[in-house]
Order: sequence, then structure tokens, then C-alpha cells
Amino acid sequence: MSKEKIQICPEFYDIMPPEYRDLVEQATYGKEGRGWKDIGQSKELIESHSLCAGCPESMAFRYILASLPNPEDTVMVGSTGCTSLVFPMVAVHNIHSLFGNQNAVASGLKRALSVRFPGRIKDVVVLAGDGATVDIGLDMTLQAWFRQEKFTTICFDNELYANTGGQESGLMRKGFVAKMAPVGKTFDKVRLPEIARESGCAYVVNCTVSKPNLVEKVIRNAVLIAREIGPTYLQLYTPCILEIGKNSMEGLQEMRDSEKPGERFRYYEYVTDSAKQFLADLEAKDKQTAATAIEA
Ligand SMILES: Cc1ncc(C[n+]2csc(CCOP(=O)(O)OP(=O)(O)O)c2C)c(N)n1
Ligand code: SF4
Ligand SMILES: [Mg+2]
Repeated sequence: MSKEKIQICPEFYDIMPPEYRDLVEQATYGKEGRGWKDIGQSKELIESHSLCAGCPESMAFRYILASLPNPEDTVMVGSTGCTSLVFPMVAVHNIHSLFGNQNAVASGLKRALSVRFPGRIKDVVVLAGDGATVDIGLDMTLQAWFRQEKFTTICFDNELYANTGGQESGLMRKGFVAKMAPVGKTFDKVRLPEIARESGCAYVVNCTVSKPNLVEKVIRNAVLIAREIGPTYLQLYTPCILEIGKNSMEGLQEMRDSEKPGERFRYYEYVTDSAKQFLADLEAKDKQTAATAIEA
């Protein structure tokens, strides 16, 4: 695996924006053990992305992109929302799907890739907002899990429809008043992680993106388990600072506050027995590889 797969076509090299050239040349493709610590020297997301200044989604994007175990052979599937503004600026293959259809598109894509590239590992990762995952796309989300489609679904949960100005979503917390939901949410946040567990996901995590090493771990686990065992689901709190009235420096603290014991985003993890065994085998293999490297 190497950067060869994402080289810019020589005929177009001169006219590509310098930021894009940099993106392709500085990505950490082909590097064993890549992770969030590479972010200072590598580039998987153009800095001039179109999210609001300080939006935690940009942080989450960078951690995720840096942590994908197989970026050259990964295709991400996005959906309409703030996240879809970012996809044109990332150095990983991606497809934009009609709002809510992302898990149906990913199902077909994953199957088509296994036919088109037999014997080669191809990972598919859905990344969509809570409106796309839980409201308009809930049918597609659940049906992909029921069918045991082998890909990862990541929901950037900002607890509302941010991109259209702040409407209520199923993941909005009770009582919250948004700019375009003035009455306030009258019922509790839908417990999608629980539904994911009951719908056959092999690995489910609910957390914030405040800790890069944690994001790296859960991304790696989710992608590798989806590849070998079955569907995986990550619900990551990426607060819409604009809607909750925070400034661009306050997103991190908001996440830290929301992950305290008893809060909405305290760490939750569910792992099936077969996925646990898979992770234990993987860890043993990693230790063995490290020990062999030291000996050599
Ligand atoms: C089929 C369709 N329905 C509705 C819309 C309008 N729309 C665009 S973004 C959006 C909300 C996105 O909310 P969410 O998925 O939570 O993402 P966020 O913007 O919060 O990151 C809606 C309803 C659309 N573009 N396409
Ligand atoms: S509207 Fe909210 S979620 Fe969207 S980019 Fe701005 S701060 Fe982020
Ligand atoms: Mg949202």
C-alpha cells in the first residue's frame, strides 16, 4: 500500500491548487501504525475547510482520517449536512449520498467492492450527522445492521440539524430549544447506541472526540471488527458551538463537560463475544510483531 494510489494525474498537476497537492503529498498513506500523533506532520484535511471556526467536527475529521487503518483502500460515504461540506477537502476516497441514504449506498458499495476486488481488503465507512442517521435515514441505518452489512457507521451527533439552521432531531436532548425548534424538545434523546446493540452491531461506542487517543482506538476497532465480523456503530459528540452559544475556543470544554459520569456522552461501549475474541487475538499479534521487531 502506498501513495501511488492517490497520485495526481501528471497532466493536471500544474493546475491543482497547492493545498490539494500538499494534501496528497503529505498524507500518511502507507505508514505502518499511523495515528493521531502524525497530525502535526501529515495532512488528510485541508485547513481551509468550510466548517465554522472551532467546530469540533473538524477536529473529529482529522482524528478519524489519521486513524483509518487502511486509508488507500477505504471509501467513506457521506450525507448532506455540515459534514458534507468537508468531504471535498479530504484525502480519502468518498461518495456523497442523498440525505439519509448513506447506509443503503454503503451496503451496495461494500458488496460491489468485494466483487470488483476479490481478495483485496476494502473498507467502507459511513460518516453522517444525527439527522441523516437517526431521523430521515433511520430505515436505511437499521436495515444495514439487520442485514449484517460489514461496514462502520459513524454518526457525528451534534443533537440537531445544524446545516439548515437548527431544527430538532431525534438525538436532541430533552428540553433543548434550537433556533428553528422554539417549543423545545419534549422527549428524551433517542438511545441509538442501545438500538444499534439490539439491531446486531458487533461493536458500539458512544463518546465525545475530546481525547484523540480514544478516537484513534475506537476507529481502529470499529473498522477492523466491521471488516471481519459485522456492522459497527460509533456515535461521537461533535457539538454545534454555533447553536449552543459557545465561542470557537469552547468546543473542547463542552465535550469534556458532557462526558462526565451521568452525562449524555459518558463513555459507553458494547462488544460482542466474537468481537472481543477478535480484538484479543489482534492485540496478541501486535505484541508478537513488536517483540520480533525489538529482537531484530
Ligand atoms: C432529501 C433531503 N432532505 C432534506 C434536505 C435538507 N437538509 C440538508 S442538511 C439537513 C440537516 C442535516 O442534519 P444532520 O444530519 O444532523 O447534519 P448536521 O448538519 O447537523 O451536521 C437537511 C434536513 C436535503 N438536503 N435533502
Ligand atoms: S453550524 Fe455548527 S456543526 Fe455546522 S460547522 Fe458550524 S459549528 Fe459546526
Ligand atoms: Mg446534526
